[in-house]
Amino acid sequence: MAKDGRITRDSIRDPWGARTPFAGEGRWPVRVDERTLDEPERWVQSACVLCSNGCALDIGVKDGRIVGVRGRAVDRVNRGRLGPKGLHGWIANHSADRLTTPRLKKDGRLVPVSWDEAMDAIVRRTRETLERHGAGAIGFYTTGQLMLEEYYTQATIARAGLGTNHLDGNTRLCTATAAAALIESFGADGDPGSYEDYDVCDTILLVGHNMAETQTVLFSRILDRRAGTSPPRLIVVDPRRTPTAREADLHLAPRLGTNVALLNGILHLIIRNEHVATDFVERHTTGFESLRETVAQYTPARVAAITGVPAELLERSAELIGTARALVSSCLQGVYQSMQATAAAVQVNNIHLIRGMIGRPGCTVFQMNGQPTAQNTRECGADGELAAFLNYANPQHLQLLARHWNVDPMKIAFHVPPTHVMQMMRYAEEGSLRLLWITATNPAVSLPHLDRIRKILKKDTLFTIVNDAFETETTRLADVVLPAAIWAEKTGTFTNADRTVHISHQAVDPPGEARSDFDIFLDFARRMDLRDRDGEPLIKWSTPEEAFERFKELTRGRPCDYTGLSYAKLSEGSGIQWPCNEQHPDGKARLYDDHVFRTAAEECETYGHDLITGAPYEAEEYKANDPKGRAHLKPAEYQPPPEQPDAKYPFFLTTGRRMYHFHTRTKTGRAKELAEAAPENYVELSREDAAALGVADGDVVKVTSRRGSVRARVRLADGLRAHVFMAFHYGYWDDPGHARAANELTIDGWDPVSKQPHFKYAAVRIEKA
Ligand SMILES: Nc1nc2c(c(=O)[nH]1)N[C@H]1C(S)=C(S)[C@@H](COP(=O)(O)OP(=O)(O)OC[C@H]3O[C@@H](n4cnc5c(=O)[nH]c(N)nc54)[C@H](O)[C@@H]3O)O[C@H]1N2
Ligand SMILES: Nc1nc2c(c(=O)[nH]1)N[C@H]1C(S)=C(S)[C@@H](COP(=O)(O)OP(=O)(O)OC[C@H]3O[C@@H](n4cnc5c(=O)[nH]c(N)nc54)[C@H](O)[C@@H]3O)O[C@H]1N2
Ligand code: SF4
Ligand SMILES: [Mo]
Repeated sequence: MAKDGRITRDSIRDPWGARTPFAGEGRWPVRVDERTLDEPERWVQSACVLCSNGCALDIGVKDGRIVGVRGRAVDRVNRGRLGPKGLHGWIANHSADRLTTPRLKKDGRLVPVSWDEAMDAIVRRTRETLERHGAGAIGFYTTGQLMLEEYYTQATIARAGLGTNHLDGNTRLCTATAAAALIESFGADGDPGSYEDYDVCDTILLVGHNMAETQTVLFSRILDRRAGTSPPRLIVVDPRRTPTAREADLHLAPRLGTNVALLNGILHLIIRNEHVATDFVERHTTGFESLRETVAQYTPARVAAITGVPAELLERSAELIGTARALVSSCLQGVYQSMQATAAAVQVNNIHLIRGMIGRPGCTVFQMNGQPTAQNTRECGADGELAAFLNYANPQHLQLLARHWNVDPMKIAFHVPPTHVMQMMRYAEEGSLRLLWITATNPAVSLPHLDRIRKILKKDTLFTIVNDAFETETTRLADVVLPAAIWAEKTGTFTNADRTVHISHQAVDPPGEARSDFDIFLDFARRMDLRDRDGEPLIKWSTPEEAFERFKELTRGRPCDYTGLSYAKLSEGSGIQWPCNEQHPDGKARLYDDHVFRTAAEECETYGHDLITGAPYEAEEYKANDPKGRAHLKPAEYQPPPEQPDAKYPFFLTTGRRMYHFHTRTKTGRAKELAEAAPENYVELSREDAAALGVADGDVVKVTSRRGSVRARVRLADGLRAHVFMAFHYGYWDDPGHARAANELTIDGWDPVSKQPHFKYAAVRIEKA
């Protein structure tokens, strides 16, 4: 470290930092975490992009390079704190192996070419594909890691420019269920609560959410509350004994894939114990009777038989939840990527609704986000949703969107939801999808059943374009690779899980010829000569700020109302929550504080789905029983996971994250401190199972499913018998030839409503290698 660098704490050894005990809304004390390698010449305002928490930070710059980061004390999200990834991940920006020139496949090899040559090749191929096969042969697979302005531009090009419905994000793997569950219950996407709800609640319920490792700074907030004068009680539902579970007062460890049974059991007990807010239920919800009937069958004994959670533990949890004065719950991937994802997430909404715990301080459910900008993918309509949370099945909404873009409504009317990524893969497999543009995601590691995905991406009939900052497992399979400028090298905005919008200013120049995705899309639109219905250029903006202004107009009066925000306002202060408009010039902390939900037929984002089959309800059906602002209580019967351990594959594998790495490690694997903290993958195995297999901690085992096999070292854990865990972070870019990615093993299935893949359970066999 240069002599003028500063590091305020060792976040590798102590990820959450020293306790700053507190209680009370907005009273979380400031603690500024900083790590610099040298004294910066200037600080540039930004926020962290290594998870959805959205911690505000300033980027320290010297001689045109990033020299460090410092948390922003003024920001309500983190009050100066940063976690291990936030403090160390930025170093990857200056990694010597950044992509710096476009590459084009010639004679089977990717070779460096000029931007003109690469873009010409893309435009030529796009035109040919349009002429021969139509817009339905073109797909875009984007991410939850670009900026709002980039998604909005991308969605405009794909939908209004080319006229394809095949536009999805890796948000499908991440928060599609968060969106779906919010829409099913409350009528529209957008988390109702605010992080300040953690400051005043008295009970916290985390379902399938390992917050201690995946949102370390938010977990510090909970730890600080628990160290203060009125500590909230903590209930954690996770099959594994995670660091989060170890902190809990009650840890419920259900078998994989049984969330709905467990949650129905809790709902059953809340009703049986007469802890229902009957007045709230009568005035602000619909569907209570059918919920009551459904959950009546989920007695503690039956739930124990299905989930393995002792009846007594379920009863104690239901008692805590039923007597809570102020409850904050969250769901994350242990719900969204597991069996009956949307159905389970909706049952957590139901807990809040029947207890009347929403829309007031300390009372909310977080259908949590994962990626830093997933909320924007959704708001901008770059995944399964339409921009500004408009309803694809509502002709008036389509009119509004068509007017906004000044295109023929027929161009954007598909009468079916936007194509989800696993369906796009299917189309590519069958040969009807012929051009796929992948931005800021690494599907050759992150999609399920990798052997199949690789075969699809390699197909001769599929032309793939990949924008990335590094060579990845996916760029290696591409026809064109475009070098992308990343965070800190471009300006834009993004929104975290509690609707806080941050601006991130460009701090340094991108390396070599790398360009922002924003500039790449603009260039593509210009070269394609995309026009609106009056023959004017479709894309009427040339800077991120202009794109932001344009998007803002579309959000007027919508749930995600950005009209009161501007680059100037975001730069003068710090993060601001949407909706932000004339009525709420400083943003609005809590949605639904009037208990009027976005469910009215003319307003809602979809007409809802059958939670079991995923069949969408028709407009006419919905209008006939217009809930007019009441929240929906939707029950669901438990269904067992379709793949379960058996004699041949006797173990149940789940996959997920570890503290020090982000996804496929393209950034964190290049940050020395993080890479050294977690250099390799392991399989977490219970002591009893390890003993039965005759393997010890550190032994290498082969893990095999019906779809593939990998090798990894054993790590002993206090988990459930016959349950094993692997992180999905470890692909092959830094370790070619070694079969190790967890997704070699995972299944192809997805949730019928949200279409989110089931990464969280697969039957496997384990042998000593
Ligand atoms: N360190 C780190 N932090 C991250 C990320 C990262 O890559 N690394 N990524 C970010 C992103 S994009 C996301 S989406 C979030 C994800 O954040 P989390 O959802 O917290 O992380 P996961 O490890 O995927 O899954 C959470 C837990 O689900 C449990 N689980 C598995 N199956 C079931 C089940 O059937 N029921 C229940 N109740 N639980 C189950 C697992 O044991 C696991 O501990 O993290 C964000 N933060
Ligand atoms: N088995 C299993 N699989 C999973 C999960 C799981 O829990 N288990 N979780 C799923 C979830 S929740 C998620 S979010 C996904 C994540 O999966 P991916 O999206 O595939 O993971 P990342 O490594 O974040 O990939 C992002 C890529 O974008 C690049 N990049 C970063 N910034 C920019 C930019 O500004 N522009 C461009 N063009 N490129 C950029 C990075 O270098 C990186 O290669 O994985 C999913 N897959
Ligand atoms: S909690 Fe998330 S947003 Fe905050 S510093 Fe850590 S990785 Fe970044
Ligand atoms: Mo995610």
